[in-house]
Amino acid sequence: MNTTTPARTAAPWWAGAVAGFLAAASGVAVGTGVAALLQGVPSPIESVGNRAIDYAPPFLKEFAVKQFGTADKPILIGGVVVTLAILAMVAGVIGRSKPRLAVGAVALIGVIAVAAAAIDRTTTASRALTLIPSVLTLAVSLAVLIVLLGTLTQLNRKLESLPAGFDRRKFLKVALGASALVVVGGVVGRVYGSAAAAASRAGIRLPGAAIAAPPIPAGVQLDLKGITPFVTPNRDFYRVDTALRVPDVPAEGWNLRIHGMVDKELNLSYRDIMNMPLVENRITLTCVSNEVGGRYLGNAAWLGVLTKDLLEMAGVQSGADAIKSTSADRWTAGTPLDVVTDERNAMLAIGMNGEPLPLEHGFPARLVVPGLYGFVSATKWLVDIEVTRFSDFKGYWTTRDYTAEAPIKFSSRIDVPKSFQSFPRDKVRLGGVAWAQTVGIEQVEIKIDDGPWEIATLGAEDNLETWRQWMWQWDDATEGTHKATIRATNKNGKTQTSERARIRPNGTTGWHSVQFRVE
Ligand SMILES: Nc1nc2c(c(=O)[nH]1)N[C@H]1C(S)=C(S)[C@@H](COP(=O)(O)O)O[C@H]1N2
Ligand SMILES: [Mo]
Repeated sequence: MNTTTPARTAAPWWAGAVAGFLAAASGVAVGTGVAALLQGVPSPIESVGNRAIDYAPPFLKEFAVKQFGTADKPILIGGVVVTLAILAMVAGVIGRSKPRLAVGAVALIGVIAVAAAAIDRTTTASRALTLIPSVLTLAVSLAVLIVLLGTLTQLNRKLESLPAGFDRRKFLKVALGASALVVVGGVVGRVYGSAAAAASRAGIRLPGAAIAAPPIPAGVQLDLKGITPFVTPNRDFYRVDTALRVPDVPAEGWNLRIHGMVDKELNLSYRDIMNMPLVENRITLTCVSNEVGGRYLGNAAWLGVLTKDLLEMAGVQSGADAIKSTSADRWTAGTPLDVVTDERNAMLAIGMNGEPLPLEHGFPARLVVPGLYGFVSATKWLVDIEVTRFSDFKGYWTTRDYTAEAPIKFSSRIDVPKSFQSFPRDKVRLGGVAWAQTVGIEQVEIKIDDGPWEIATLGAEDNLETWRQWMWQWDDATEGTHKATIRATNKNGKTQTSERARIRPNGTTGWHSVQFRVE
């Protein structure tokens, strides 16, 4: 026996947990930092999250969008991180007595991350480049784990733990080193993540529209506190997409390819688009996931080029009936060819409310198609348009139980009152918005409790592709709790059905109602 080494005690469980945690954290931090330095490469956590999004059953996604709205992505990332941290800590605790088991478990998690990166289709980089972060994560995690476990128990070369215990001093040293890796990786990841597109956007001055939108008519905005503004400011515009990290697509180097059943394939740069005569149109965009009364719609002025002009430049061949549009993160939508070539203002947009598209709304370019839900038309971070046939492909959501074609179901919403708002008896004024893009809103009616339908006052009409405000005053209001119900009629003479339809496969129907009080 060697009596000169200080006696070692067995490592406490928390030291095992710290070892497992630091192994995973340093690996992930290094992978994330390196991913941020590589253009268009997702971090290991994002790749795992992207897989989770792709494999999740549609009902779960619907639930997530409904419950968490735009916060669904941070929540998913948080879920992946917490799960990983727990697994790694458990592995570390077990690793005190069974180091091989712990190393095997961490290796397995690392391999899952590598596999997720290998099949991550959201990347714009090469396959080999995409694998670098997760392979580094795997290597760093294993190395840190093995060294730390070695300080907890003595390990022989076969990773078998020998009875002698905890080397506190060495543990602290290695733990500090691993923590430094976590900090450096984290800082690099933060500083360099999606920096290229932001810098590119900041340098852009959009030209004015050659064909400007007509001025907004007076009277589109009704004078009622709490009513949704007629034009939605960019920062309030709803966001729905599958991107965990906003794709980092600088305008320089961006290329839009238009190909397929065309006479002449086009490759257009951002500059090419800016040099075309641009048009501006106000269009209200709507998401299929909008619940009755929901907030997943917004109205903006979009600046860009009409798709019918782009497709005319390319020359569409006979037999085609669809365009398949693809984003930088490999999301796809299928849109009927006649819709993007008819008289409506379907456009390739580069500007939104006087600014270059915000990063979350598709910078540098996206599609906006009046009258269709976003999932079959509004491709953000657009890079490719293929003229094709519906029989030859399916868009992202169409492979997930949604229909291939999805015109917007016209609808209406009560903005005022909010649920259980109360009014003084002489000031019961209700208001909101109604939309029937490309057709137009003819009439909005309000019903109090089981009373008769009363006709609301409509705000001025901007164009048939935007929503319209409405307002109604209840003159002989009675005290108590009441329910207001709304229904709209479009310019084809159709009135909204009271029948409830769910989101899947092609959007909700039903009347919105709100409870309120009169005092
Ligand atoms: N690349 C990409 N584009 C996309 C999506 C997406 O997931 N990825 N979602 C679509 C859906 S479902 C809608 S409703 C609109 C929403 O656009 P917004 O986020 O700018 O409001 O974008 C569409 N474009
Ligand atoms: Mo959507």
